[in-house]
Formats: sequence, structure tokens, C-alpha cells
Amino acid sequence: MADRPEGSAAQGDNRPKLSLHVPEPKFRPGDTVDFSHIEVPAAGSAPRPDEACDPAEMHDLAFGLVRVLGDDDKAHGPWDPKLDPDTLRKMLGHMAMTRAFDERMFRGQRQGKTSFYMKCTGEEATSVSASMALAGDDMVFPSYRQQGILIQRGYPLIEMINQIYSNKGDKLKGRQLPIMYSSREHSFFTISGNLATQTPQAVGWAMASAMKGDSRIAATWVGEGSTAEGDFHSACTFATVYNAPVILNVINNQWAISSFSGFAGAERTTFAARALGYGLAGLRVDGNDALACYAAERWAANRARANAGPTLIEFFTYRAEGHSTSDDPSGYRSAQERSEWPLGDPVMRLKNHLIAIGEWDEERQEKMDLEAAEHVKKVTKEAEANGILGHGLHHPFRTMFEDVFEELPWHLREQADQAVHERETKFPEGLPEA
Ligand SMILES: Cc1ncc(C[n+]2csc(CCOP(=O)(O)OP(=O)(O)O)c2C)c(N)n1
Ligand SMILES: [Mg+2]
Repeated sequence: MADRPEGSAAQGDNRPKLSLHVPEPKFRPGDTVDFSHIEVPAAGSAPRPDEACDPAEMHDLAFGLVRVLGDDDKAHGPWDPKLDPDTLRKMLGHMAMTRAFDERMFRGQRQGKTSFYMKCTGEEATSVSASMALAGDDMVFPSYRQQGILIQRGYPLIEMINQIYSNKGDKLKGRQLPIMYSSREHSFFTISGNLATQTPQAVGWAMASAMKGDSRIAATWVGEGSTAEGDFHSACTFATVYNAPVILNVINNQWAISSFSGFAGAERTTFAARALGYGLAGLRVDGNDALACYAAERWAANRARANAGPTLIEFFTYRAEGHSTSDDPSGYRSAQERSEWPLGDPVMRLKNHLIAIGEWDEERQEKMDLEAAEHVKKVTKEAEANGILGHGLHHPFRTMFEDVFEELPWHLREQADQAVHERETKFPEGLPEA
């Protein structure tokens, strides 16, 4: 046998046994939830550095929490974006519409009208308010939980519902999983189910925009769990190396399906702190504070637009509902988490702020919620006329081979013919859409 190097374990030393740390969430179903370990700094206490500052000056902001709305429901400190009441009401309206849309679509899935849906309850500010801080033609590369962006950008709800129902009105012709929208006209990049792929794409797009001397910036949204993907880290490297005009929004909603944020590194440091190692500007923001979300995104947008550099923003929030309609969170987390979450609910907080400044009241809120629910219901009915799951009103089977090549190549034509032939053999009575 070959000699072992001096001091190796085989020589029988008394070095301690190594052990592996496997993260475990603090609370499981049935546990009493205590979030007192989460530090919540006072609203208005975080400084607001110059938009062109050196990322090294932002160290503390990556570990703190930018907050504007205080316990008194008033706006505080240097991050107050000082939006006029009409803009605040518009923000609240988009958030209410997003919530109404989520409720209706979730119910639609339970009624068998679609196979799948994902809500963003509790996270509305991270898409609606952030999107309002961008220009309408800035290119966004979202994940699957930013329906608030499309609603804020005025994308027709009927197009969203047609896509969710994969019906004959679906512009994507049923080729995408429900909720994976795409709209070139609304500068909304096609959603991909492969986690984090949108992050290098956003950086690449931003680099191209800079190379062309364009003025549009890019912004991407990615879940905290997805930051564990290699793509996210390549995106950070490219963003910093080329000073790409891009904003990397990390939505830390504490959960990645049934895995808690600890599996993506949250036990060790913050997600905003990732920025430090790359030399990116890093901000950690109360994601349930609509004004803080707006202010941080606008800060980063101004920075990018002035060629001062990319920003990584962590929005600290909570996924109030299940991951998707295929999930049951009662199997892995305590039901108390939602009510105990120390940062409250973003819609309630913005509503209470508008009431506190004398620009809103409960009656108007009730009316707005009712109108949003009725509008979504009406549009849902319109979309249902184009078909729902299993009703056969979808794009012809054969079209799945189209639109990739300008001319269908011979081998795809052959496969299409074969697929249609097999379908006719399997269903000799015929399917109207085949
Ligand atoms: C590359 C890849 N791995 C795994 C999955 C399965 N998957 C879909 S969503 C998800 C959780 C993502 O969590 P997070 O990034 O925190 O986003 P959130 O759902 O909380 O918004 C997983 C593991 C996937 N779609 N793609
Ligand atoms: Mg998550």
C-alpha cells in the first residue's frame, strides 16, 4: 500500500469528525410562529445615497431594510418618493386589480377551466410599484409571479385570461404553460419556466441597449430560491463587468415551493449582500411597503439610465399563499406565518397610508375592490367564449410545428404529417380541431 501523507486520518489521529449542516426552517405545520428574530428598522431610518455612488459606500444598505411607511401609516425619511395622491391611488388600484385577478383565476383553476395558476398575494408591491418606477418601454424580464407588471402596463386582461385558458384567443397558441405570458408591445419578455434564465437574458439585453446607444434599461425579477442557480451568478458577473444598465430584483418571499430561503443561503447573509462581492450596488427593501419599493426601483433606474451601474435589490416579503394551484403549503409550513409576518400586507399598508393623509376612505376602497372583482368577472366571461380547458376551442393541433422556421423544413413537415395521422388513427371519429 502506498504511503499516506504525514498527518493523514489513516494514521489514526484524533481530529474531530466533520458534520454537514442541512438547513431547517424555524416553523413547521402546527408550530407557534415567532418572527421576533427579524429585525425591522424604523421607517425613514435608512440613508439614501447618491444614485451615482460607489457600491462600496452601500454596505450597510445591503444588510438593513429601506422602509418609508411607518406604523403611523405616514411616509418617512429620505426614501419617501413624494408621489401625488392620484399616483398613489393608481398604484393602489393596480394592486387591487392584481389581487382580484388572482382570486378569480385561482377559482377558475379549481373549477377546471385551466390546469394551472400562480398567485402573487402579499407581493403585489414588488411588481406594481417597481414597474411604476420604470419607463413603460424599459424591457422587463420577469419570473412567473409578476402579473402586476402587465396589469400596471395596461396589458388587456382578456389576453392574460386567453393565455391562461390556452384557448383559441391565446396569442401564444397554447404553447406556453398557463401564466407564462409574453408581450413585445408591452416590453414584457416571454416568461420561462426554467428558473433564473431571465437574469442573464436581461443583462444581455441591457448590454445590447448600451452598445446600440439606446436609452432603455432592463429589469429582471427572480425568486430568492432561484438565486441559487448558476445563471443568476453569471448575470451578476456580466452586469458588473460591462456596467450594464440593468436592475436585478430578487423577490425574497421566504419560500421556494416547499424549500425555505435557507437553502438559497438566507441563514448566512442577506440576498442584497450578494451584490457586495460582485461590486454591484445593493439595496435591501421592505417589499410590503409600496412606497419603498417604488423609491428603490426608481433609484436603481436613475442609476442605470445615467450609466452609473447596475443594482441588485432584495425585496423582503412573504408568499402569503401556496406556490401554485398544484401546491398545499399546509404540508410544510405553519399556517400562522402569514398572520405573524412582521411587515404586514402591502395593499392594506398603502390603503391605510392614503387614509392617513386624508386622500381615501373605507367606502371608496370597498367600491374599488368590488369594481375590480366585477371587471375581472366580466372579462373572464368574454374569454370563456374563446374556450376553456378541455372544451376543444384551442389552436389547431398542427400549428404546434409552425412559427419557428419561416418555411417548415421537410423533416418537421414529415413529423407534423405523422402526428396528425397518428391522432386520426387514435381518434377515428375525429376531433374538430385536429
Ligand atoms: C431550473 C429549474 N429548477 C427547478 C424548477 C422547479 N421549480 C419551479 S418554481 C420553483 C421554486 C422557485 O422559488 P423562488 O425562486 O423562491 O420563487 P418563488 O416561487 O418563491 O416566487 C422550483 C424549484 C424549475 N422550474 N426550473
Ligand atoms: Mg421564493
